[in-house]
Amino acid sequence: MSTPVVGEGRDDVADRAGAGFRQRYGTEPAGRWAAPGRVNLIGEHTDYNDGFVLPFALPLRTVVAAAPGPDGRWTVWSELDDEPVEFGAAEADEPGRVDGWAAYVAGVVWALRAAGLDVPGARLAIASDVPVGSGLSSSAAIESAVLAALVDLGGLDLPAERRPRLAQRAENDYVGAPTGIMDQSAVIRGLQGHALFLDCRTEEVEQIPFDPAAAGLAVLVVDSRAPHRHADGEYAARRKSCERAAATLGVAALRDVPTADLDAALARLDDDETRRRVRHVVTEDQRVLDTVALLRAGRVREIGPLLTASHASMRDDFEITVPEVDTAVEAALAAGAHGARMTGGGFGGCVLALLDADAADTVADAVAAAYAERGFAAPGTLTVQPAGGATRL
Ligand code: GAF
Repeated sequence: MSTPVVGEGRDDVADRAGAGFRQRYGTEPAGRWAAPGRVNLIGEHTDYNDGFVLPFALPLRTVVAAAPGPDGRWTVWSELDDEPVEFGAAEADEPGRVDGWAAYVAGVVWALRAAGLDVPGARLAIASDVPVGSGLSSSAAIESAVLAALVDLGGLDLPAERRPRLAQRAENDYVGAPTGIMDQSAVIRGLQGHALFLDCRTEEVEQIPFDPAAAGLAVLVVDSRAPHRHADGEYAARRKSCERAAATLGVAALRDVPTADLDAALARLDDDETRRRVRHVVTEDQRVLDTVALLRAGRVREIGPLLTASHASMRDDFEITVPEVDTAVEAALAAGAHGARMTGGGFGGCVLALLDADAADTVADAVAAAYAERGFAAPGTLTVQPAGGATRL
């Protein structure tokens, strides 16, 4: 098997958005705005615990072609669904009135209006190379591209550092998914050749150089193709359990439990499940800090064991993995990967593996063989490099 490198043919998606716009609205768009998907190198389920994450933007993008629209209304067409969706301020102002994929667009209009900004009516056409349902943040990509388009079309004053929180509000309060700040931050603030070290409490960021190719390495992303099983309910349950534990421990968030105090904190919790949830979050925060320290020192290969330890913690303590992702991690490690872990919210989605650049095909083949042996649907595989964040094209 030959493992494709993401980023080839990247103009196609921008062309598709432009062509879709012309075909649907019979005129030229005023511009095109792109936002990428993301993977998270390490730091899972730490964002809503006020902790640390280290994601990077992918060279897979969602592109929105847009122009001001008549009557202060919004019309959105997506290549995923031939029927355009139209809504006005009344629908945008009432979370839930617009549903399906268009809710991510209406949610952005809602969040901008809720922030007191005068959002211009617009026509939009959306094309995307970010697969939906693979855990690569297709929702943050659409939110962030639409946000960039509406901000520019309206000449709105919204600096880049305020945008992730606003896009997150669209998802939390309009769409109704209780997610953290990681995905929108990665998608908006990502920088080519870097991973984004984000303190989710202060929203301070540090761009950490991460160029696996320069170190003779590659990051292989494996789409587990596992159907998301109860992902929304389980995500919300994990979040609640962390919040309850923080309240019991008398801290604002689990980020406030220092690694050195972990055993004492665990001793104060009276059920084993909560203890394991807390242990995951506290140790995962520490693994992010350790990964950042290694990357700052240029010791890229040495982050492998931290990635693998993160996976074990998600599997055994946070219990968010499924057989397909565990199989992909085990097969990648057995075929020589330096480290591997599930990335994203869990219950399916993607696995990333750090490996020698010339081992990508061997590892991809090994994962595919392990899948075939267990009767799983064939996985998708891609090698990726950190790309830039949301931008006008
Ligand atoms: C999903 C969420 F959207 C993020 O906020 C984050 O919590 C992640 O799951 C788990 O790390 O992607």
